[in-house]
Amino acid sequence: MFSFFKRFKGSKESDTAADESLAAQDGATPEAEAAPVEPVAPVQPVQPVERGAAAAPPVVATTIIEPQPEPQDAALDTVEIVPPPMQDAGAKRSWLTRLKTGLAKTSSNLTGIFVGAKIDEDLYEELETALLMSDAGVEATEFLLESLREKVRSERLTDPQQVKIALRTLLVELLKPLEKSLMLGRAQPLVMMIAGVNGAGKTTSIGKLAKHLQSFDQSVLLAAGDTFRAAAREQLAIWGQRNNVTVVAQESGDPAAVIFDAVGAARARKIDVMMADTAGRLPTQLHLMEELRKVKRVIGKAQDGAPHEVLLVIDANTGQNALTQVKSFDDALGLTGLIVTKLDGTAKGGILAAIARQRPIPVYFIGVGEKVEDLQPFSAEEFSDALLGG
Ligand SMILES: Nc1nc2c(ncn2[C@@H]2O[C@H](COP(=O)(O)OP(=O)(O)OP(=O)(O)O)[C@@H](O)[C@H]2O)c(=O)[nH]1
Ligand SMILES: [Mg+2]
Repeated sequence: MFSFFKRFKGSKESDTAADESLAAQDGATPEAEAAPVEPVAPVQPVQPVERGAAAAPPVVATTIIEPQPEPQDAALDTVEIVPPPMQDAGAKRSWLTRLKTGLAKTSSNLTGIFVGAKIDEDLYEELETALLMSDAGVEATEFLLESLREKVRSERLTDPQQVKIALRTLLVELLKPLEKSLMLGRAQPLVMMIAGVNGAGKTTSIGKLAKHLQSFDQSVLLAAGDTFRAAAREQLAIWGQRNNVTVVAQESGDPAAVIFDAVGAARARKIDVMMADTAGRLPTQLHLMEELRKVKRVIGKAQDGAPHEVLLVIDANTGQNALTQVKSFDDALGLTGLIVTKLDGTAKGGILAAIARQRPIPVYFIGVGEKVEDLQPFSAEEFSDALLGG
């Protein structure tokens, strides 16, 4: 099996402070107590320190805790989340069906154009309208149409069904760069920060991901960085309880401080993946965006090289606005990946083409519902088939 099961040896004296920090929050997160914790090695023997000749007994004892060397990341093996965590073929079929159902409107608009059609200007015009209506945006639409005209010419296509297949090929080529697997085991803990506008699906996606990661034998710790709403903490705590995962939370206060403590706790417990939830915010709320930047900086102070992933969760139903969100959050934070949710609703799907053309940030996962198995890795082929009725 995967060699990333390997645990670091070496003593953990420097970890006790982080564990104490976690213990101080236990009132807020009783489930943290219940979570399995690796036994912490005893601290080094107490060394009595003489307090000068004048000092009378009793001698005050001080515990000297030497900082331990950092674990060597190079010793870890990496592993990709491929093939998709879905093992059961039936469940996979049902997931694809949900994706197709979600994108049915766009798919019927696009595929309807090719039925009994002639390859002429009308066809291209209808395609242009359907692509624009699918949220693909002007740039991606023009790019696809120009490439299609070129392909029809160079390959001398005469059958509208061949043109449809050519469009599928172009769409797959456009979306392919967005396909990327989440690499695990690059660091311990691998720290992921999750951001997005209100209600995009951040907390739900974290809960689902926690479950998937566990199926890859990854230990997980969650940080409730949304310190503004009690309900937000509770929502994350419920996911934690359901998956037997520790949640680090505070009743109020600075999100950066909670997440800093959580990184410490994750290091102390030799957790594989730590995910930090954050409160929803609009990119136009400048002070809240600054707060996110601070969270990212502070994570870097808690662990060199962290956060390893900065993910933006976007609701596919927000149309072209989702592209604006991607650009703004990327400018502010430097995104490493996206999670696109709610493709089961009234989403039109073309937004991924717009992202691919204008801000190609990898789409790690797409969501087609509220259940754990509804979040799956993004595949350009599957998505193009769903859009073009393949
Ligand atoms: N249909 C559907 N619903 C989803 C999906 N992902 C999330 N949801 C729902 O969207 C709603 C909002 O999800 P949350 O996870 O609370 O969103 P959030 O981004 O954490 O929200 P805030 O913390 O308020 O900013 C919940 O009712 C979820 O169940 C999805 O892929 N499909
Ligand atoms: Mg939330």
